[in-house]
Amino acid sequence: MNNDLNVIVLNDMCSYGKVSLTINIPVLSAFSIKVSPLPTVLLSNHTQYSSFCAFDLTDYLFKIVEELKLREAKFDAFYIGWLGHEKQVDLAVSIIKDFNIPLTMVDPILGDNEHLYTPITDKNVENMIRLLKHADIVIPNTTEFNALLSKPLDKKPSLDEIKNNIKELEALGPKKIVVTSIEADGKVGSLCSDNGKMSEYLQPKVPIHIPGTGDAFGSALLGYMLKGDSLEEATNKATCFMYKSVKAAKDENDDRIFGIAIEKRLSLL
Ligand code: PXL
Repeated sequence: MNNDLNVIVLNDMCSYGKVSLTINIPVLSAFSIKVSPLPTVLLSNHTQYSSFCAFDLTDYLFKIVEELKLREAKFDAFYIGWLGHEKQVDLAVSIIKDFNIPLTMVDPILGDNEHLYTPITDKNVENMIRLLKHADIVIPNTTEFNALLSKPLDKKPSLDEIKNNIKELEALGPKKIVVTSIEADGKVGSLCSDNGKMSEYLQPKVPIHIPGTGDAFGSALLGYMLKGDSLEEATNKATCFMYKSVKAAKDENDDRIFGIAIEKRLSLL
């Protein structure tokens, strides 16, 4: 087992509010995995606050990646989340090829709770779809699942609807799919499809919304997989981690707008 793992993460960086890179880095670090962050967009705060400012870093990223090539940097996996300019799709595809990365996971960060995030447009959805051709694993929540398949966003898909449509998502590229935020029998969890073999992992519903949970789930999922778990085992463990983390956030009355204070929850991994 390689115990000196390095993951390159292409995701946004928010100064205030816990999402994206400020979640990816502590969670992957808790697995003793090194992180090479490539910030796509620099934001004052996440987009669920009433306002934010954002600065696209595309031009810098191309230069940074050229230097990483000179370093002959080695990566065991690629985690892709929030993308800015459409050129970042081309950059991501070239990184997979140029660094010969064996495992690419895409968290298609587009929306949640039956809405796209404020700055997300149809163009961003198209960009994600273009990227999916190059991904091994995709981990949409139910809103993103609908968006990627051009289905109406205003209705959360049932577990059966997701199962019936999973092949459509597979046709976009990745053969390993984990759909998060599924609900069935009053419980919440994840549906895992590994080359069409489906399994679901449900936990009691904790009735609060808190940003950053998708980022924590994805980071934990990749951490468990890189440490040797199958997609199914990793999905089960990451789903349990999120249930315990969100329950603790509710019990301890954490700030629900700021996002999941994941540093306090790493011992639950
Ligand atoms: O957690 C998803 C996410 C990522 N990045 C930004 C966000 C959000 C959710 O609100 O605003 C900038």
